[in-house]
Amino acid sequence: MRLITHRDFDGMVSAILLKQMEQIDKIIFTTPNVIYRNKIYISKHDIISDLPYNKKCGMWFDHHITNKNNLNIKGSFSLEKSCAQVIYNYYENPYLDKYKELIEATNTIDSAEYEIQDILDPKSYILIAFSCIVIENPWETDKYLLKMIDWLSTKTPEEILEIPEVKENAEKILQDIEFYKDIIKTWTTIEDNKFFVLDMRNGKQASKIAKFLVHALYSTVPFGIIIYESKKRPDLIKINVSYNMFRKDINTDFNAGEYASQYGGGGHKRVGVFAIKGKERAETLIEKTKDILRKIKLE
Ligand SMILES: [Mn+2]
Repeated sequence: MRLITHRDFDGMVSAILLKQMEQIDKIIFTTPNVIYRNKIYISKHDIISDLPYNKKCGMWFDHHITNKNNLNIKGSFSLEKSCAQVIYNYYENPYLDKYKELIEATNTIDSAEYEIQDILDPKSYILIAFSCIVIENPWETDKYLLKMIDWLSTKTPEEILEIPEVKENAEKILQDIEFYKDIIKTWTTIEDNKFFVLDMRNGKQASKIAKFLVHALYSTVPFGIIIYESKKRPDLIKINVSYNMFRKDINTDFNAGEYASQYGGGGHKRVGVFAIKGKERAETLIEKTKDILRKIKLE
């Protein structure tokens, strides 16, 4: 069987578990869009994990609410915090118990249920997960993730972080954290203690970690807007609007994903992202988004 899995930490841990339970000869990493758009050949000899369903596949595992369906499919779907947890529950095999700690960490990482310290000073599995996002090129990422599957299957997190390649990537992310901690403060404005606006345009290419860091640095501010240029399409300006990831206590009628979908974007209740072409139009929509946040009533 081939395994087609998500090119992220959860997709990789899903692969580790499925490799123990099924005969898997090849692992392919990809993104949800590739499955949606039918850009990959799929047959009944394929297992899909942490990605949308395709009717040609032999088995499917997922946990994303937007991919839910009521078909009778071999495999499993449930609204767990990670696809790895769905797979663990499905097999109920004591052989997988040695991965319990790894699955716990995957739940935290995939649902972004971090503690502030996990972002400011990541350690163990979280630092390993962050070490995977410093690589920009998808082919390089795939090579790294394939090696990581073997490392995570056989080594402790401490041992993995001693591997030169991992150590280098982990140090890069720790340096990024130090660098962005200061610079984010100069790029961010806070309005009425209600929302932050982090404008990363004209900045140096913003590291993915910066988008987490701003939440940790302003962890009490209920909402946030992050503005940045698209890496692939410099003519696009991306607007990310969200609840603060550290204010799980706040829940209002505002649905960030639905809001973003009005402009061709998407997401879920607490985070939405959309892209706008043209500086003027982006400016208008940034102001509109601020207005929407201003009007939200907090208890
Ligand atoms: Mn996932």
